[in-house]
Amino acid sequence: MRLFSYAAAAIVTLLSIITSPIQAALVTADDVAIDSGSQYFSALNLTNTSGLTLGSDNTLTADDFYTNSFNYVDSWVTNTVSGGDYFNVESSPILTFTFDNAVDIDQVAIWGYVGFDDTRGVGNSASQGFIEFSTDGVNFGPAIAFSIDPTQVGEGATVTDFDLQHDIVAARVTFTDNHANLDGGDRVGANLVAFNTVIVPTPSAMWLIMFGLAGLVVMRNRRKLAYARVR
Ligand SMILES: [Ca+2]
Ligand SMILES: [Ca+2]
Repeated sequence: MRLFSYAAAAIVTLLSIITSPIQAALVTADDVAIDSGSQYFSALNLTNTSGLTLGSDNTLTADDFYTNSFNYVDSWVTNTVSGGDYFNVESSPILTFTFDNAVDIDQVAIWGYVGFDDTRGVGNSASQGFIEFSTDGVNFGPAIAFSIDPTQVGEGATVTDFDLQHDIVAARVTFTDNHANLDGGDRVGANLVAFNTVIVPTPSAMWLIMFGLAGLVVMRNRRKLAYARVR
């Protein structure tokens, strides 16, 4: 009866490991470089959660909203162009985000650029773009398009899903449009770019756990047998 319960516990544990949801978390890059464009407000603000309200979990999630993204500590924004739409004058801003340790990514979450209690600048918020991933920091994979919406005050991130990208050390983001049809539009900006990293348990790790549990069951059973013989 005891052996059965140990075996059952081991099987339940193993099943819970196999069926447990993959671990995922929204993270920001460790650094960012400007390949094309400018920074009136620093591009590094795209890698901090400054300007966002993280909610009761106090953890970065896609539904966290920005309380203030219209200033130099919370957001990135380019220099202005004289009159009209930034994209009529300048080429698309390109930013490369880098990770100190390679990550597996299946989602990008981007918060726009607009002031709280102040819709000025909504036209300056980036609205369209694409992202490319690299495993060596030199060669990049195919472009994955995204759009940044809604543009209104106090909203969460726009999330774009894609096939899991393995061993990523760099993500290159090209912004191809802003909301210039709304007020403003002579700059391009955003508050935060975050990436959903995924950790999938490897089969080898699961085999190790399974053998370990099986060994534990055998040892417990032998001890019980030895104890029974002594008596
Ligand atoms: Ca949160
Ligand atoms: Ca920020």
